[in-house]
Amino acid sequence: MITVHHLENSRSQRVLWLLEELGLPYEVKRYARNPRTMLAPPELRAIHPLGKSPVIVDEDGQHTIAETGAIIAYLVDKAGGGMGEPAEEASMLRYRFYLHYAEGSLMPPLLVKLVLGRVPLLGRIAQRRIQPMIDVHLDFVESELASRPWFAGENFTAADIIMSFPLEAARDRGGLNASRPFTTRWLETIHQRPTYQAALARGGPYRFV
Ligand SMILES: N[C@@H](CCC(=O)N[C@@H](CS)C(=O)NCC(=O)O)C(=O)O
Repeated sequence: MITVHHLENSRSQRVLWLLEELGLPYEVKRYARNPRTMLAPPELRAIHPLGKSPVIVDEDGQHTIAETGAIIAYLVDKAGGGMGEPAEEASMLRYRFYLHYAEGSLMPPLLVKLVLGRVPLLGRIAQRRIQPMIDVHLDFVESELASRPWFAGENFTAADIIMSFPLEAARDRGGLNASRPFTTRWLETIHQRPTYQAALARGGPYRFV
């Protein structure tokens, strides 16, 4: 049985959603954030030295896997490739791109903006320097979703799942709003999927919907 070590209100929500999409059985161990620092509790360090979420444990403890992209690759393989790389080459290349882009390029400026927002006085001013960097990404994403229904191409894949959290976070604090209609509609569409809703029920608090 797969165990997901799931931090409330976090990126980890995507792993639950993918598991629902793949129909793989799993159990969830929930962790609450420290209400003052918003950090994960120390218990997560006992699961993986980085102490972050998501982390999954599978095959009776043989595999402990951290990092969303690596977890997605593992689960897609385990499910026989469903939701994974499309056969058509251009879609396959886009799929791989988004699997890296979501955490490697899109999340960092959003995280910087969040952290600066907690720095008194100068933090707010510095935040304004970050917004144009975020806007470059949001314009790119909008143009991509204006060209095709899903991130990889014509079909919904795990590329859409990994892109969900940065775009939900962008709507929360990165200036994403109805002025980017294709991205907004994509968010509305994914939130209506029954598997997305089922994952919310399993994961508990998630303030980004
Ligand atoms: N790139 C990593 C990021 C992991 C990460 O930073 N997770 C956050 C959840 S949003 C976390 O555990 N934060 C709590 C902490 O840093 O203590 C991934 O996608 O798995």
